[in-house]
Amino acid sequence: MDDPKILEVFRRYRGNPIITTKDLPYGANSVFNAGATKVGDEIYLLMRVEDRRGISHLTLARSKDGITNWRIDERPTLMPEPREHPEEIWGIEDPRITYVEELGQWVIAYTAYSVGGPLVALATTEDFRTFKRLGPVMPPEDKDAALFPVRFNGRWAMIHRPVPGPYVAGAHIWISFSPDLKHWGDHRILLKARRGGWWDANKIGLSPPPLRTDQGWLILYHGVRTTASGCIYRLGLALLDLEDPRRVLARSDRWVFAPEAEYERFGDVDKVVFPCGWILEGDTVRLYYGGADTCIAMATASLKELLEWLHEHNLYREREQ
Ligand code: BMA
Repeated sequence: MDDPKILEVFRRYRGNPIITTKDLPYGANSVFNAGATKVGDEIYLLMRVEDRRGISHLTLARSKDGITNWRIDERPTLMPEPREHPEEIWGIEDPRITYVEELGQWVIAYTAYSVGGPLVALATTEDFRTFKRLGPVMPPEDKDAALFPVRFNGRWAMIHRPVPGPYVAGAHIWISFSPDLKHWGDHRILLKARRGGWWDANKIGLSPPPLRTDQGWLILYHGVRTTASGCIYRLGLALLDLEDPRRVLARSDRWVFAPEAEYERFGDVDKVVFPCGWILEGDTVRLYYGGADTCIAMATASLKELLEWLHEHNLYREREQ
């Protein structure tokens, strides 16, 4: 039986959505899927803004409380630069931000929409004013990538989601390693899309970057369910070993968050919740997510409760006991 608590682990902010195109200093079609990080005492959102040509760029919003009084850059903060970076010809999308203490920099993993399809690109920044592109690191089709903030046995690790050719079913979540952030290898499947009627059958992808907890790296991922009236994007949890993130310790059998509110159910793409960032403050997790590819919303959860919920609904529960 489904636990009625399932809908309460994440609590939506009552004033959602927190950012819409009306808040932008310039015209655009939509603003959604923002990466998030804390800089000093402010929360920064690097938002995906889609213009009226259908091409996306990234724009920075800053706020002290992470909910209201957003100060949004007057112009796009990071525009696609197809002349120098041809892979960005149809835009840049869905940034995931990782602060890497060792580098004293943020590393941004984003989708560059190339003529060959969407691919994973990386850029670094020290101030969210100037950005250094490391270029494409995974060929198409590949997206939903984020870097871990630390190295494992000297190597960087990144999660991403390649889409296979027409002969095999299932788009799974992968993990890969690199000595220098530029050259990636040792690719392997981390989490498999399930099959059949599951909420996360056929296609899954990482949502925000992995979150370090005492128990392991907490993963929030989306499952894309295909239905007769389109896709439904819902979210589930998993936990990876702290020392060896290739080891999956737990994975929820059910979704923890799903499109229910009006702004999540109706928009440019109906029934989508799509987080690219979360921030931990004490025990509170603030989740920033795109609603129906149209606006930005926020929900909060207690980290303790998230972990408890995951263990309670862990697919691999027998293994744990
Ligand atoms: C995914 C990405 C997201 C988008 C979602 C739903 O493939 O492109 O940016 O929010 O689809 O349209």
